[in-house]
Amino acid sequence: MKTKLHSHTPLNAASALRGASTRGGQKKAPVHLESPWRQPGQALRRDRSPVSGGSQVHGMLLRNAGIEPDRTIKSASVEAVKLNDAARRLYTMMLAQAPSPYTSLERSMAYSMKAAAAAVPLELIETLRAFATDPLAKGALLIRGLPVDHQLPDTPWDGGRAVEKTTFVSEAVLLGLTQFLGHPFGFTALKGGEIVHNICPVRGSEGSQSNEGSERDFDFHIESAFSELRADHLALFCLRSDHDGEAKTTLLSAQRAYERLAPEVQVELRKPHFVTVAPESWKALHAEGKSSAPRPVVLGPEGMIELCANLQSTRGTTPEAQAALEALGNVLRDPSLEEYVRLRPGDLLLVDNRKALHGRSVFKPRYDGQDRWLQRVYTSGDLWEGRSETAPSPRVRDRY
Ligand SMILES: O=C(O)CCC(=O)C(=O)O
Ligand SMILES: [Fe+2]
Repeated sequence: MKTKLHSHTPLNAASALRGASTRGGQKKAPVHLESPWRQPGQALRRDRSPVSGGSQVHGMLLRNAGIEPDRTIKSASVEAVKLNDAARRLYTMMLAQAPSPYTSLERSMAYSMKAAAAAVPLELIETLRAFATDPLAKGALLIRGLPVDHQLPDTPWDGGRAVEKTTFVSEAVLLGLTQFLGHPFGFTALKGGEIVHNICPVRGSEGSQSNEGSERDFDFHIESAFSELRADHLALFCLRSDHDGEAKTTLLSAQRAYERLAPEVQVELRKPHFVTVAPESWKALHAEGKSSAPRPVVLGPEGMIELCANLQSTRGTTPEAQAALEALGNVLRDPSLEEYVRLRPGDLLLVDNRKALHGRSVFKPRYDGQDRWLQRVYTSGDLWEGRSETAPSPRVRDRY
């Protein structure tokens, strides 16, 4: 079916920005074109950032330009920025008429990308690009203060699509900003092949080690660790928090965890002695016990470590491998290393699925339609590897 674009939607960046910059008689922010943290030939330095690094003057430029660091997040694995009110208003205006991704995904993706490119501050785009491309950028990027739909229907009770949702602001934020990281995609065997997943507590699944659970900590994992076709990045966008503001999305960078392991454990985790089975959220594949080939948990050069594990579904194939995995679990669950974000509406958490593991704490759902509601998108740098003649679309993988 074809989607009609509303002709009055302000997708002309220049005119929309002119409108915004003259509001309230404010002076136009100076345009900042040089990368603020990288000098030609400069050696790689850990955790460079166009936002948290740099001078005070540069910080002022960023505030004028629409984003600033969020210093309330005390996590070494997460870079946090927030949009200021003017930037949020502009982006909100751009997305008011966003078309449905459920009617035409490609039209919605094109619209969302164009709206994001036109509306969000230049420095946010720079921050997103650095996050996507710089091996030393942090493992997660939190962007706060993004637009959410003015009116939301009830939180889906089954983790499926909210059919009563008639505006598509949250989907447009997700699909627009994730396209600065890669190509959004899904899997036929996960959430019915949807590209935008709804993450909500599901009655009867309270104890599940999956995104449907609530009464047990959802243990540290990378997304789809069993699959060679897993996402490079995942994006979690908060539409509603839990009632008590209790739920924590936990995070730890692979590099930080690795540095705390004994050298012999590091060596053991690099051996191809680990298998991972499909976790609970992949219902049919989990039931049939689909599993990865034996492979290492730790990959990559020293200083740029990648981890591939799910503490609930990865097993060592030798006693030494199993002991090393348990040592890794002890580091990840060490309370002194705990890092987390309590997601609020308008928060977009982007996680590099190679550089950071994540999980979730317990919380109490009420099943009253107002429960915690996140939407999630996976991205891949390249859709080619997932190609298949039988897949329903190039964005939906039917191989794992
Ligand atoms: O609910 C959360 O905060 C995280 C859930 C999760 O791990 C996921 O959706 O991949
Ligand atoms: Fe997850």
